[in-house]
Amino acid sequence: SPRVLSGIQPTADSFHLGNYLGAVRQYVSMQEGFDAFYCVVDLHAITVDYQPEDLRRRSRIAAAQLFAAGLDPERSTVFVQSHVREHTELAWVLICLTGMGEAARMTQFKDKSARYGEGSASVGLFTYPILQAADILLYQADQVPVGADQKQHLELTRDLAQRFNHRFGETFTLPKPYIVKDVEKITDLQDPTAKMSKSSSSPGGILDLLEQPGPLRKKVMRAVTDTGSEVLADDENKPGVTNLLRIQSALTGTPIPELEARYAGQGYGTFKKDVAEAVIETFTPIRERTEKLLADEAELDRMLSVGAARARAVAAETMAKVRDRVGFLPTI
Ligand code: AQP
Repeated sequence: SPRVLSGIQPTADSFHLGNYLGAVRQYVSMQEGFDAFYCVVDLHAITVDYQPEDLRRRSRIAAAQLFAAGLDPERSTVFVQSHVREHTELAWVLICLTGMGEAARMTQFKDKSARYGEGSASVGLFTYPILQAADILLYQADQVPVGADQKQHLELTRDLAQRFNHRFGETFTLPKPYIVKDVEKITDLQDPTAKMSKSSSSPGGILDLLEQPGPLRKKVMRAVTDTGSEVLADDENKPGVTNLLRIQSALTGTPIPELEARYAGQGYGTFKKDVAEAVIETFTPIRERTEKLLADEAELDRMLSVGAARARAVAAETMAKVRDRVGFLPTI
């Protein structure tokens, strides 16, 4: 069966609604019909400032949330990126195939490096998309479920795969991004033109998967809406209401026109209350399962070591081919 791979960073104490709708929910549904690989990308997480204790805690929280959201360890290979050494090994080979100018065009680097002083962002942050290409190509993934912000990185991945195949012979599958249009960019509740983001959203702008119902409700009720009082989807003039409509539609499976009809003439209040309830209903069981999984660290670590062993077997096979094709001597 075709293969799916995706990764998520352990850079916060919880995933947020954007991560969940844009990515994690697809991870879960794609277990059906795909040979699925999902990793907690801790190597990516060290490209920005961090504390080792935070990384350790967040890596376990991230893994627990993936299982809690519905990844079945029997069906999906869930693992931690640093447990499979081939990721860094292949990244080096791909780094040597990437032009400086090509890497310098990546807009996420431009955004994220802007937080640091001129020239102070790490070289790791610069090469981040190439490590991501290695993650994907190692597993010969056909599909990569991601949010819209990852489109450019997926294009680079395809370019690198093609370049390698052309130069060294057919080796890598060309992966396709799997992006669900209506949830490809969930926006910040306080700034409905910006992406909801772990690192740049204010606390009021972000809905954390592990948050309690009280704060979740409060944040949705205080979400920036727009002038007027009609609940209508209109990206240009009503980005705030449109974001809430997309969220409500994705969480309840109700088409947006049906929601528009339901709230016609009722103003924003009732609508927001229902959005809040839909968020709470989705998040609460995931939070409870996450807490349970985190209460037994030894068992969680064991699940991750099972995933790592399965991932390593696939990664080693690809890497053996790569080593030979690029001209490295065999070890005997
Ligand atoms: N707002 C979003 N809407 C839809 N999808 C989103 N994703 C992130 N934000 C949204 C998708 O979630 C997956 C995992 O993201 P990540 O943790 O690897 O990194 P990210 O894209 O950098 O997420 P954040 O929250 O914005 O983190 P920071 O602030 O650290 O950069 C990806 O598939 C992503 O597209």
